[in-house]
Amino acid sequence: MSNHRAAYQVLAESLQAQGIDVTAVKEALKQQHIETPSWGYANSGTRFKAFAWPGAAVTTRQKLDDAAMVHQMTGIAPTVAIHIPWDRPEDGDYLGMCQYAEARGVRIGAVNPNVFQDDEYRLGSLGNPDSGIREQAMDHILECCEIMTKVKSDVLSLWFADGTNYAGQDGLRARKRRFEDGLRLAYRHLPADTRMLIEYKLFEPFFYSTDLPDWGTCYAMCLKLGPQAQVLVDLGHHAAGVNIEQIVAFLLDEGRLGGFHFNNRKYADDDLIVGSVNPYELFLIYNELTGAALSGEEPASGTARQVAYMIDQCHNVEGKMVPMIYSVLNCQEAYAKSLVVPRQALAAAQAAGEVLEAHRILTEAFRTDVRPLLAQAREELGVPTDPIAAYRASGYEQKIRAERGLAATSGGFQ
Ligand code: RM4
Ligand code: MN
Ligand code: MN
Repeated sequence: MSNHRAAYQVLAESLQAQGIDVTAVKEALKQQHIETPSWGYANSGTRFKAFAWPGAAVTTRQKLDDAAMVHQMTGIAPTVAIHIPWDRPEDGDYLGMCQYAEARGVRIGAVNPNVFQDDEYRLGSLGNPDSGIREQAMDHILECCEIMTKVKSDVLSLWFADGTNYAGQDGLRARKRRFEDGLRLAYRHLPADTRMLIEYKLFEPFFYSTDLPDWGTCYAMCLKLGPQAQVLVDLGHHAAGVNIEQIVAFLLDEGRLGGFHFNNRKYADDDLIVGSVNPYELFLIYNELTGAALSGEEPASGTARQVAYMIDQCHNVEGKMVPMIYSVLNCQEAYAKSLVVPRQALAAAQAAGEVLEAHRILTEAFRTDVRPLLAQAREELGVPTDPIAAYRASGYEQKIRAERGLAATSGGFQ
């Protein structure tokens, strides 16, 4: 499979003529790392209905098998995020789980506590007016800190479903202080050399107030906590029209961008394939990250290099494996386009106030067909040049359908 070669030569020459170091671009592409979520391999879906998909994973081992297959096809998805208790091993053997993953060529990534599904959390977790329930949530988060050590994870990824539905339901300042206290306690228990990433979400499941509704609130919390606390940007958690790349730029420049949850929103938290609706936005986000990483300006540069890139999607009608591979590839393509931005020329146009020339330089990079470059990078990485076609031809989908069948779903209105 080397039919991309001629196109690659033409592209490489044109990039080199613009001063782009193509070898460095390929090296960067080979180092890319996108984490996939264990829960994205299982049946899950909207609030109204979760459609069962034949072959969808049920056990954590099956989810790890699937993640390993995505990594085999792409070469850039070597870690898997876990959600506790969804991935709690029945025998409590986290070491065994870790070894199972490693034997398949993947590692455990972020540990995600779940403080939103127990009946006790009707009025929230860390923001709950009942101190006993706040303690229950804290115990679970501290358990997850211990799990991090067992599975060799360096990221605790926190998302809270907390908020209120009615004006007057609870004190807004009181809830803020409860969160501050809870996060401070969790921070103190964070294993050494690890990070706590705090996710915000505009609204849902509560609709009057959300305790951590935006990046600014999370940023303020992180400043109070310390350097191991950073903000996590989930692309699905913003209002329509929000300039996410500007949030990314601000947080990078302050050293507080910790990670991403990639997906695509048409309205909030849709969990669709990242880059499927607005690849230009994904490119602009990567452009900020790559620009910061290459700038050498601290803390932005070092922060950009540390960002945890994670997918947070639950596919409901389009299968499990193929959409996950697509998502990884869409991130790869957006990253590649950000790597071919001629940054010196862009900076010169910006400094000269040449508005549309600067815009043209950036959009030219976005319009560049980088597919031959990606095929070349994949070939050098030793993975299929066309991962989707290779997956379809691999027989894996037929195998899991035959072995696992159709699992029962949960969720939706019953
Ligand atoms: C939330 C949020 C969290 C994810 C849960 C399942 O909307 O994005 O990151 O863990 O969904
Ligand atoms: Mn998320
Ligand atoms: Mn979400």
